[in-house]
Amino acid sequence: MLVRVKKAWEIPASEATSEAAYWNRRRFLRTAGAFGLGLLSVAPVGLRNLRGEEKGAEAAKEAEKKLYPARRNPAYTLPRRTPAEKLLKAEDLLTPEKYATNYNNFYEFSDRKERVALLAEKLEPSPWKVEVTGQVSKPKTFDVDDLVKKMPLEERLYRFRCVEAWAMAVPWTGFPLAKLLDVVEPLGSAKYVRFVTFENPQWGPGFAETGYPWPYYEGLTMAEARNELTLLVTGLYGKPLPNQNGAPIRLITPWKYGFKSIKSIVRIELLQRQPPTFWNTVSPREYDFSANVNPAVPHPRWSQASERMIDTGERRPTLPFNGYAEYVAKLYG
Ligand SMILES: Nc1nc2c(c(=O)[nH]1)N[C@H]1C(S)=C(S)[C@@H](COP(=O)(O)O)O[C@H]1N2
Ligand SMILES: [Mo]
Repeated sequence: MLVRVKKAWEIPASEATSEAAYWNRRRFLRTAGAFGLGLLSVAPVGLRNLRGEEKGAEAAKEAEKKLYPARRNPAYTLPRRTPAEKLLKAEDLLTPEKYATNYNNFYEFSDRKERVALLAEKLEPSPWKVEVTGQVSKPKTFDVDDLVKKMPLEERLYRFRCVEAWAMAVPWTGFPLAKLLDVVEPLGSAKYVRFVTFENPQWGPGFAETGYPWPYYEGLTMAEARNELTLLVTGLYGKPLPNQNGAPIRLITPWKYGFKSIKSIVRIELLQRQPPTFWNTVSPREYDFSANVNPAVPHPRWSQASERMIDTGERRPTLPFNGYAEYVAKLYG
């Protein structure tokens, strides 16, 4: 049977999965998964006798939960575009969580945005290592469960704009990428930062189903990487980052299109030369390394003059740098 999955914006609010039902489904899937594993590996000694490795992962998950919600940094509030918006509280401008977590671009799993959340249940976000290498004095491999305890986690409200002209406004939790770069001490020769996602065909059917040059990769200039807006994100809506949004750690650069904000990072390389980027390699007609949100530069197939909010369907004019010119215009002057 062919079931046409409704696009998120076609689902009236009354029909959309309630938050509670959504989390219950996730819990059910997790429990079902653990039960299956228990039968296979520890059937003779009983289900409660988890292997040490599993116990470690459970403990890490519990410790992680205590970090959220992180303190909100009031310095970063959503850019407002109209007098009416200026009267609203930031909370009233946020995209409801169920939209941000059920309408995702994550091609390792699927090119169907509505399917990513379910398929991404396979991703195992802990334990997770991120290697930071290249033009640095102190290359280091970080364990993310460890990293989130050491870094100053904060919540920030940011607008987010995909190149496909949809947009949302969400509370991310994370820390400035600059803080991680400080730990590894970049050399003067480091001019660019390259990021790489995991590659595991057992987690994501997208690896085998497409001929894309996996793993996904993106890059920033050193100045972009050190900009105060640039975050490494580990949480969303006051909770650990859901798999479909790039668990356990992803990049966010709110003045750039969403493709720049690479998910589920395993490697960060500091380089002397500008690296190629994933989508621009797949199709040279796509925006290149340096593209920023800009209403005046259309995509080869559509205009960028306006954007559609994924929850309400509201059409809004696109702002240069997605409304963040005061922070970043100086990088391009
Ligand atoms: N590894 C990886 N990162 C990725 C993508 C992807 O397909 N794979 N898609 C990008 C695109 S095009 C967008 S719009 C955002 C979507 O992030 P969200 O699902 O959290 O909204 O992730 C970006 N990061
Ligand atoms: Mo995107």
